[in-house]
Amino acid sequence: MKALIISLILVFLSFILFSQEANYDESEVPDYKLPQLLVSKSGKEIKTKNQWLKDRRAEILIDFQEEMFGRVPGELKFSGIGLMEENNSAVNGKAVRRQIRLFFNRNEKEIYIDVLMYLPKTPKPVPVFLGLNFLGNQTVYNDPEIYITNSYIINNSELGITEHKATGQSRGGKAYRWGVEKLINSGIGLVTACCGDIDPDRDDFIDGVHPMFYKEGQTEPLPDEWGTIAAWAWGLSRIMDYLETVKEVDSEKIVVLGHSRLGKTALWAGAADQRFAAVISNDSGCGGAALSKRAFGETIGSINQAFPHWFCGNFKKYGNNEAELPFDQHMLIALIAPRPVYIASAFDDQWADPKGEYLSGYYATEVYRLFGLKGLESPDPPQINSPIMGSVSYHIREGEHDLKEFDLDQYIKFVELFVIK
Ligand code: GTR
Repeated sequence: MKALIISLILVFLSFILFSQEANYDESEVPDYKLPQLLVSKSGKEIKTKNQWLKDRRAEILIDFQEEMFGRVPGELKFSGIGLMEENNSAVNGKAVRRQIRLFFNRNEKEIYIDVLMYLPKTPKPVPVFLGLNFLGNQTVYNDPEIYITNSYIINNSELGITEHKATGQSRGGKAYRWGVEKLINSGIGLVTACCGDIDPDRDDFIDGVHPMFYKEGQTEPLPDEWGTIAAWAWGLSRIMDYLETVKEVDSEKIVVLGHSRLGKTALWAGAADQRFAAVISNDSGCGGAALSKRAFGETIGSINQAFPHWFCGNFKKYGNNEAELPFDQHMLIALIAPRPVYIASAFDDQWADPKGEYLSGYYATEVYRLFGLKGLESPDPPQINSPIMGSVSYHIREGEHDLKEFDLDQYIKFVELFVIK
């Protein structure tokens, strides 16, 4: 009886805590103190890029690994590659389309990642955009030859996705986000895979890559081990392993990008794996580019409640307790330095805290300065639809939470300026 009463009280208390309305009022943002980027844990001031790389970067990376995204518990490379399909005159004859299956085996389990590539036909190895998609490769371009994913995906009634399964109705349904023809015409390739191939986006750890690492009797990752976002980022690194073997791809010019939860994923992939040449975060919000300590719009408490599987177990302790966080998202951006990073927001996407997304880039800029690079120099965000281009780039676009043509146009320009050069 006593236990029942205690658990009822706990349920009631967590309801009160987590059902707090989101704050959208700048004057209600709590006073917060961001941990310093340029002072190491032992109190040493970081004055040079070498000190940053040697003394500071690694300790920040470990904090994000252990307290937020979760550690990858072991090594696993692809065990085989299957060429599923290839066509040398895709996109009106301008590109090669290739569909590849990467196999992973361990613990008597197998997963595979289906990778779709469009590579412009040029004599030189090409730069590529690499990003995961939400709903299957068939959604990224209206091309009847793309295999329809079998993976568990989130429902989308507009694209006829019910029961978490894609059908032909979803073909090309998100083509506007990827601009395949525009990329090909700019000499940039596209490489993508469905996030559900790596780990289905649902609150369990019984499928996808996680169980492949379980010790006997284990049913979920340990508190400091990977959640779903870290698993997706791991998948991006495995696709990178593969791209390093593709002769038409310039593996020094692979730009990782993503929208929303997959924008959080792109940031973490780019922070953890320095092979990515640049990172683009589109409307990544809480757990992505937005500063957590501002608690504006979506908070750690609300994200952990709605998506308990995205981050590691240890991250739960910071819900409604942002002051205790030993880091904030400006440090995630700084981990990418000196590689260029683009942070984008949308004005109607206040849930993602556009100002907090800008500020993390602004505060991270001091690390870029150690490398002699420029980023976001003003504490005030720019006007709507007025991109700032630098090693840390930013724009806030009018309109809703999405990746629109305006966003993609800026990303192409950014990559031309800072990656292709
Ligand atoms: C929302 C979530 C955001 C964002 C978004 C998305 O429901 O609160 O953090 O990731 O989903 O991925 O579309």
